[in-house]
This record gives sequence, C-alpha cells and structure tokens, in this order.
Amino acid sequence: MYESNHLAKHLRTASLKQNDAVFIHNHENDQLISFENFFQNAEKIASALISAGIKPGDRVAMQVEKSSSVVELYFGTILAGACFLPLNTAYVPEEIDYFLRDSQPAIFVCDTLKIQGLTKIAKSNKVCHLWTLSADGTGTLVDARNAESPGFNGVKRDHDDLAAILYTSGTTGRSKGAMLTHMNLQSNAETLFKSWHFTNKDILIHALPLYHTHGLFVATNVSLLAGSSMLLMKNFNTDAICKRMPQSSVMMGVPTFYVRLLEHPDLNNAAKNMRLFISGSAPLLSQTHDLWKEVTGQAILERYGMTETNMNTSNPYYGERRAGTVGISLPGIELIVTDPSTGRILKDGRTGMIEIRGPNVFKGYWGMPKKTAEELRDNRFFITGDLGKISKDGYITLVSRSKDLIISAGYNIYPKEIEQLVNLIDGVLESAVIGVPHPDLGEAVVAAIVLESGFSLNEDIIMDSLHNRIANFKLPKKLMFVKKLPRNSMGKIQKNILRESYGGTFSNSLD
Ligand code: MLC
Ligand code: AMP
Repeated sequence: MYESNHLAKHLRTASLKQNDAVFIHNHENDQLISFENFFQNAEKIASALISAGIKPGDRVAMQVEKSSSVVELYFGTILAGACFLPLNTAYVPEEIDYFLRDSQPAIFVCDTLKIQGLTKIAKSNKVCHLWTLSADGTGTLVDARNAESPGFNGVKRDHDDLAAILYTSGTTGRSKGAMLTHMNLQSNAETLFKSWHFTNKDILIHALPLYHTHGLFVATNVSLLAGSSMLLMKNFNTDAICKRMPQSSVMMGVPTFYVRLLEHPDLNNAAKNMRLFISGSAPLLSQTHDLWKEVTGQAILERYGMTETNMNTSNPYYGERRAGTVGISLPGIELIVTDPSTGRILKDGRTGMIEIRGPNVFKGYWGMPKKTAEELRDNRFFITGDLGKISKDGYITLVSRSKDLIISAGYNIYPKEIEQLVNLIDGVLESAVIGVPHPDLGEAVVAAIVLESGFSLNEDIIMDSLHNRIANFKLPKKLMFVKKLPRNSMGKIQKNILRESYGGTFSNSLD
C-alpha cells in the first residue's frame, strides 16, 4: 500500500495485518480509532489537500490543539506529497507571522478560536487557504475531509524528498526550519522500534505535544511501525497517567514528567504493568533516575536527540541503563567528539563537540544555506552544539552546551530572543537572560536587567511588555534588577557568573 510514497509505505506495513486493531485511544472521551479508520481519514485529508491545489513539496502549516485529527493531518500531508509544518500552540500572532513569512505555506490550519487574529497574517503572507481545526474535532479541515472519499494511494515521494519542516530556535534569535526527509523519519523510527522492542501489543501513553520531534515523530512513527496503540492525552496530568498505567505498557516523556510523577502516591502500584519508561529532550538528573528505580523498580531508559537529527543515542533495552548518560550511539548512526575550535576528533573520553552523521541527519535549514553550511560539514557530520564525552565502553555523557540555549521542561528557549525584546523596553539599558536550575522544569528562565539611570521600572511593567510578544513558556520566571552586567576584558557578558549568582533562585521552591 502507498507503494510510491516512501514514508507512508513503511508506516503502513505493520498495520495492514490488523486493520481493526486500535491505533488511537482518546483518553478524554474513550473514543477508539482503528488503524483502518485512521488511514481512511488521512487518505481523505490527502484528497482534500490535493483538491485545494497542494503540489508536492508545498508546506502545510498548522497551529492547533492536540487531537487525533492532528495525527491524521500529519499522515494526510505525507500522503499528499506535501511537507508538514507544525507550530507550538503557545506561539502568539507575532511569532506566527514570522513562521508563515519564512516558510510560505500553501495551507495554514489554525484553531477556530484564533482565526480572527490570524486571518490578516495569513493573507499578508499569501497563504492560499486558511483552514480551521478545533480541539473538539470540528472545523473547515474536517468539513473538507468529509467531502472526500477514502482510497487515496499517495503521491510519489522518494527517500530524499521533504516530509516535514520543524522550527528550532536560533542563537541569533531567528528560528530556523529544519528540513526532514522521508528517509530521516523512516530510518530513525525503524531504529527506535527495534532498539526499544516495540510490538503490536504495546500501548503507549502519549502525553507530549504533537508539534515537536518527541511527541510527533518518535512517539507516532514508532507506534505506526510497530502497529501498536497510542493512548492520546491532551495534557500531561499525573492523576490521569497513574490511572491509565495499569492498562498501558510504555511511556515517553521529558524529565519533568518523571519529576512530577514521583510526587504521586499511586506511582508504585500504577507502574507495575509498564514495560518501559523513556526519557529525553532534556537532561534527566541522576537523582530522578535513582528515585524512579527505587519507587517503581524500573530503570528509566534515557535517550538523546534533537530536531535536526531525530534520535542519536539510547541507553540499551537490555543491559545497563546508566544514570547521567544518554547511552550508546544508535545502530547506523556515527557519533564523534571533536575539538570545537579545530574540528579534530578527540579520543580517550575527552570532552568536546558532539557531531553526528547518518540517515537521520536533516537536509539543512529552510532558506538558510549559509547557516546550513556552518553546521553541516561537507562530509555530512552535523555539529550539534552539545558538548559531551564518550566512555571506554561507548556510553555518552552530555556535559554542557556550546549554544546559548535554555531547555525548560523540554522546550528550547534562546536567550537572545528574550534579550532583544527586553532591551526594546523604554528605560532598559541592557539585559542578559540565563537558565538556572529549577526543580520542576530542569532549567528556568531568569533575566538580569540593567535600567537606564533615572528610570524605575518594576517587574509588572517588564512582564506586561513581554506578554503577547512571545509565547508564555519563554517568559522569565524571575527578573533581577542589577546595577551592571559582569563582563570580561573583551566586553563580553559573562553569563557563567550570572548563573553562579542566581543558580540558587529556585532551589527550594516549585514555581
Ligand atoms: C508550560 N509552561 C512552561 C513550560 N510549559 N514554562 C516554561 N517551560 C515550559 N516547558 C508554563 C505555561 O506557559 C503556563 O504559564 C504555565 O506553565 C502552565 O501551563 P501548562 O500548559 O498547564 O503547563 P504544564 O502542563 O505544566 O506543562 C509542563 C509540561 C510541558 C512539562 C507538560 O512543558 C511539556 O509538554 N513539555 C514537553 C515539551 C516537549 O515535548 N519537548 C520535546 C522537544 S523535541 P502561565 O504564565 O500561563 O501560567 C526535542 C528533541 C528530543 O527536544 O530529543 O526529544
Ligand atoms: P531541540 O532543538 O528541541 O530538538 O532540542 C535538542 C536539544 O535537546 C539537544 O541538542 C540537547 O541539548 C537536548 N537534549 C535532548 N535530549 C537530551 C537528553 N537526554 N539529555 C540532555 N539534553 C538533551
């Protein structure tokens, strides 16, 4: 089936033998969607996209709340030969304007509730069709789908054709669209499905957002390849997860999931039936790993990935899941550690830049050949910006990041973007944004602000100016008004000193 469409063909194979089995179980209303149902809906969406004039390679952007229709839209887009471009639901119109301008999608699907604010933006960016999809499963996308019949067999797409563009923040404050091919997604899903021993008996607790690599590709593609089920939850909720664990087998989550679940009194009982807990997207503290093992008897399997590369390493399914490490390079993926200044390979467990090569590595940044050339070497090794080391027996430890990036509960936040906005506020002389340890989020955003002399801005004024200009999760959790910022002899702000000064800000609280 879907013979000429590389990704669709692979993702459909396992379920052909079990069309009536449940693919998606909606947690909120207990609706069950069989594989047959799911693929028929995706086929109808693909037909609707074609009817709307979508051509191979066109972008289909969406910013909608999590639902099974999103997964159908993803697969329908692939079948239609187009390129899926999901956007974080927290983005405000100003941010959406940037993404639409940069990616020039032919279709943008937004939440019905947001259509008023987004119509003008879509028009000014020459989006041909603005469709809607609401959390309750209604909208013009669904109307267009329902006007079509199933039976669409997929537009021809080869392994090297684009399947998706996912935006990842940039160090300059400008987000970059990572172009992912059919091969990138298919090969990685295949590797993970095998490494984590997924089968059609598995039921995956899916409480992650559907607009990132983790919840979209890792969770969904692996489940499709294995023919397993997903219990789709709109939000992360510890009560709901503990209630559902006894009927499930695997959970994928960011470390915050595990930190919060450890506070739940039922965890120990609930987890008994689970075969696998997977963590990634941010560092899992050794303490969390150890405590989890103590409470549930199971070692969390930590893996490491990124938008540009999908998953690179994983702790083993059998064998030691070593706390504080991200495991071993996945089969078929080369990982080297290099000297950041010379690019020469470092051996003997020395710390350096992690570089990755393999079928998982993206094609480049959308419309940014210069940026692509800076990060993707001619020999196809991708310079990750993560600093790490490899032990004698192949386990990789991430030590720090060379990129000025904050990872807050799995969301990436680039300080530059916030600094630029803070610096625009009348009365602000300059600012520096840092990430500091946070017991719940892993890292939290803190802004150190220097005011111009004669100005006395308070926290509310600063926060009011930031609201509606950037997504809520990027807002600083704390503002520090300081007389001046620490600088080195070259005049560069020394963020390490700020991190030392404010590192204890959240140590005793769960903000
Ligand atoms: C929510 N808030 C956050 C936040 N998430 N603030 C900082 N960092 C975050 N990650 C804020 C909201 O803006 C809101 O602010 C308040 O918290 C409550 O919002 P919520 O939606 O109720 O939050 P909650 O449900 O508690 O969300 C926490 C979370 C979520 C852990 C469930 O952050 C999450 O789903 N994270 C996963 C992200 C993810 O999938 N990353 C994978 C990237 S792919 P206010 O002001 O309105 O109260 C990748 C590659 C790889 O990295 O290797 O996987
Ligand atoms: P993103 O750009 O959202 O894909 O985030 C990718 C980044 O998340 C990587 O470059 C790492 O810095 C970080 N990351 C992913 N997985 C892990 C992990 N298991 N431990 C530490 N950091 C991680």
